[in-house]
Amino acid sequence: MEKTILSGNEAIARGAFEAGVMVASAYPGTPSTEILENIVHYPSIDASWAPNEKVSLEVGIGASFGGARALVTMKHVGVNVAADPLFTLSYTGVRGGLVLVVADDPELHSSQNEQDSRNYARFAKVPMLEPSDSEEARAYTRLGFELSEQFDTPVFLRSTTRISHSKSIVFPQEPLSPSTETGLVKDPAKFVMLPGNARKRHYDVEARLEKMAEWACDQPFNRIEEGTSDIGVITSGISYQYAKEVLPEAHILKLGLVHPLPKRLIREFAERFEWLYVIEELDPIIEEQVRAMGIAVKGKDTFPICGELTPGRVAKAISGKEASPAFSHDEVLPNRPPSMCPGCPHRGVFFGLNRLKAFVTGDIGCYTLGFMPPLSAMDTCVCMGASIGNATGISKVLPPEERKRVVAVIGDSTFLHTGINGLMDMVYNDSTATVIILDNSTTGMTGRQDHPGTGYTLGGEKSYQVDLEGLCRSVGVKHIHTIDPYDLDETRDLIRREMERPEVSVIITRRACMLHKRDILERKPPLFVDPDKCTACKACLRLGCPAISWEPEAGEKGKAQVNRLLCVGCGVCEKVCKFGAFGVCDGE
Ligand SMILES: Cc1ncc(C[n+]2csc(CCOP(=O)(O)OP(=O)(O)O)c2C)c(N)n1
Repeated sequence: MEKTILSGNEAIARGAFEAGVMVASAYPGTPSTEILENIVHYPSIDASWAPNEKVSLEVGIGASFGGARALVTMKHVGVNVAADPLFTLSYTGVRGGLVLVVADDPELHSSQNEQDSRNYARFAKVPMLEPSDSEEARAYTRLGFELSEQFDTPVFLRSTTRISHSKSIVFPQEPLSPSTETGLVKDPAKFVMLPGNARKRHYDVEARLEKMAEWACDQPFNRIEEGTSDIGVITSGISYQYAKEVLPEAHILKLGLVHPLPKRLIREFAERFEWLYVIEELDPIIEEQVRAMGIAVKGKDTFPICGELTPGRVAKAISGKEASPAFSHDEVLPNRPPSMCPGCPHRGVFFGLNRLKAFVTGDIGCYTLGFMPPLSAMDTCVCMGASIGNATGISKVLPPEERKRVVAVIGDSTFLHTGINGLMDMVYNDSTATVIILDNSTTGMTGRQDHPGTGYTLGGEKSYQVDLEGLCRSVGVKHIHTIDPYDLDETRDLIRREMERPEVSVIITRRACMLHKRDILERKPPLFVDPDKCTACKACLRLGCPAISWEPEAGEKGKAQVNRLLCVGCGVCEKVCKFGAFGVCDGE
């Protein structure tokens, strides 16, 4: 077949298709999201968004137990959510092959922490493949299904942002046909993990890893690339590319399987060198295991443990000197902090929360930007779904007057991911905090994916739409209000009233994301500022809208200005201006 250029994520989707995968399930999360968005183009695969990563893994497990090959994908923190089924799946093993793709995010390009998923491979005793480019992403995904069935285990495929989002050459292969042997099989000793069965399976898990570690010493994915210097390097993943670039003469042991490690191969390789580096991003996973074998290496004493490696960082760590950049430029680039889009329906809510001096327990989504000045209206942000539990907890330790200030904010996708449990707890245990569900009808932050609250599937088909009001009512919330967040005054008044209420109440602010992919928006002409009416009070600037800027040279004290190309006509600024300085452009 023709070679092609694919991103790592596109290549993983291709590899899954080639492996005859029948079921793919995921919850979006950068940098893993595009895998499922690409898989949907292979009609032989039943691909779907799950409401969270635990459910997506459980769907994959079910498909595997039914005899099909299944792919499950998530970002690194998703594994925390899916960890419960994962650890027991390690014991049951599989029927159809199961590959769990986990995409790590060194440097936190779009994440709340930098955890290294290789720890999960060791912790859950699940083998892990780690590709170094798109072709390996394709080939290792395919291989992962073979290993999964050969060793009766789920298999991790670890990617990182650089692998997932960089493009390189891929050599697609003919796809296999999906299994024809799906169906129900009763095998409680394998699939029912009660103590009596699980105790025995634990022995199988340990034996499987030992067998794999020895077998992996002779496999082509763990290979030695001979060099000419007296330096040896053990590496894997994207770090392999940096090692090749910075130390082109070194001998390299490239590991494609990063758990379990091929100890015999490592020992044979290490014996040949006085000077041995382990170059790996984030945690010293390989390094510590190699040291435990009694082999001296240079690892995290030389290379940084935090952040991404780059060729420059690797070179500097080795030589102590700053490497010359691949390209340079003289211009000073303007600082562009992230901000909510013009017309974002979340803006007015945070404007109101700021004015009301609420203490806001936050969550993860576009709305996390509510913590940024000038809105400055978010005080905590821990993980998806945490806002509601955090509000309950903090309320418990506050005097009644202070308690009123506590408001939890959470997006619609995040509420259905893991927020609903917190709300259940809130009602059950008599909390008093106010919860705002910011319903923009999409999973905005990761690129506008559908979820059960949008009523559309991954494939774009209409489906059942969860009724958020009904859901809140069903867990016992008595006070539920729905409001349009563009209505600034009403939104603020409603929040103020509900904050006073000594009972749980939920406010659903409902308006579609400005970038919504289905055209459900009322787009309006842009606004302008009438310089004769602008008093330079700067109230509009407190909205933090990227379409509004300050023109210091205009008038005596300066004037506000609207960028017509950015403005989407939401009109929120018009409502903030007490002097009627904002008007709608004619003839648009
Ligand atoms: C466990 C976990 N899974 C996935 C993500 C990636 N992620 C961050 S926020 C978010 C959802 C955002 O959607 P929503 O709550 O509707 O808010 P919006 O961005 O639309 O305002 C996702 C999927 C994550 N941070 N953690």
